[in-house]
Amino acid sequence: MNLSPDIHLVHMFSALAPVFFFFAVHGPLTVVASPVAEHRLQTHRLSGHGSRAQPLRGMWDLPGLGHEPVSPASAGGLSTTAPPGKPLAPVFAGSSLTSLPSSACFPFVCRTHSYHEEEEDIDKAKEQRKEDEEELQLLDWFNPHKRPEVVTMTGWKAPVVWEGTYSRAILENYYAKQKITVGLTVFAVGRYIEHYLEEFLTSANKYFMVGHRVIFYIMVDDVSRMPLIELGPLRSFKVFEIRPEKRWQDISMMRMKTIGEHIVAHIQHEVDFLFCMDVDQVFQDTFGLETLGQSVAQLQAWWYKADPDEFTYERRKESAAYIPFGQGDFYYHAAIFGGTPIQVLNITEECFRGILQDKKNDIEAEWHDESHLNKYFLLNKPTKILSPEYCWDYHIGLPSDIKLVKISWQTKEYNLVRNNV
Ligand code: UD2
Repeated sequence: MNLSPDIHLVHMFSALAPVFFFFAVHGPLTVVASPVAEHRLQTHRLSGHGSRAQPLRGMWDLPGLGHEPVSPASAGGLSTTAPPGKPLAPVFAGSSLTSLPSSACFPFVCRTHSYHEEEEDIDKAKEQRKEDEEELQLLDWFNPHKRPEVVTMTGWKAPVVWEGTYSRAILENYYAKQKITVGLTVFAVGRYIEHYLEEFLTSANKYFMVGHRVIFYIMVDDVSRMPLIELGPLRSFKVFEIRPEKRWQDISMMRMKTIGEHIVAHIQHEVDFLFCMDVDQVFQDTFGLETLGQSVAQLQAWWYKADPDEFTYERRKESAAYIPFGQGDFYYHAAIFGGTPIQVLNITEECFRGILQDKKNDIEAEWHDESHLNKYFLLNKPTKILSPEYCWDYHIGLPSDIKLVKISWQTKEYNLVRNNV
């Protein structure tokens, strides 16, 4: 795995092996892939599920706007050992010795097959291949009629996933054969580290893609303040130190650039699906396979029933995020979006392009990255939408539409956590 000079891998912790690696580098680095990554690189992929077969191209070469990544050292220094009294290595739980798969082949254990047995073996292999290659159809696991009181299908035939509309058992059975890995990026800069990160990660560890391989990509501006987290089986995480922007608006928007860089440099080789989430929220219940898709958008809890003309889209023509009245499908929430790595790269690339264009034109969209994300999904329809049950704000109350909250917003305490309000 080659990391670009821009990417500074600070920690890589794997719950699969009680080992951690520590890097602080300048310039290109060749890293021995983690057991997870190694496994992923060898795994046969089905078409349309994951995109790592085609390495993604480099981008973000947009000079002169003051947003170039800086090395951890020049951004304020990075020590390669724990500062006094600050543990650097989180404790791991759930580590287990991996046993050999039943299909493991030992070349020195041979027996001769009869002609008949050979034919049977070939038939079985063919059968297995056919089974593996059969794509699950939407209506195999999704029933839009189960929730007639809410919108469960978009005009472009994408499912809107509400509690009760999906069969997780069918999905589990399907994905069990594919051994997927799901990534999750989260950013905590400044006081967001102490305020939110631990609860976010602890709850994600418990509820995010349980039973499947997960890699948490954690971006912080000070690795020494990383909370101590115990991870369950199949979970690993990588921590990266990023440069803190001065304004919270820029911290929020620059996530688009950073996520894109990490997808290009390594995430594309490591996961089949990727989610990107805000840190100021807590998992309350299983966030499972039903959420996976090529490009996934989240309905914003406050707006899911409103008319598009009421949405807080960017309405100024001068902004790249501009959406005129009379247009728009839904108001999407930037706190959660995802998809395959190539789709998420496209999302982040396009949003960041819009953000840079606005900077050049001295305009900032009303809801920052969220405005650009809404513009993106207007032009590039998501293939799956998550109901507000997946990101609920209890300040709204609990209407009967909301059957099971999977993630809830933390109370917004901007005066406590932001540098500028
Ligand atoms: C809303 C959206 C958010 C984004 C933002 C842009 C919600 C729940 N989220 O968030 O997705 O579109 O509006 O206006 O409505 N962060 C830091 N440190 C900071 C500032 C931000 O780590 O000092 C990160 C952190 O991961 C945070 C995210 O950026 O969750 C978004 O910032 P926010 O949560 O303060 O913004 P908020 O709640 O208005």
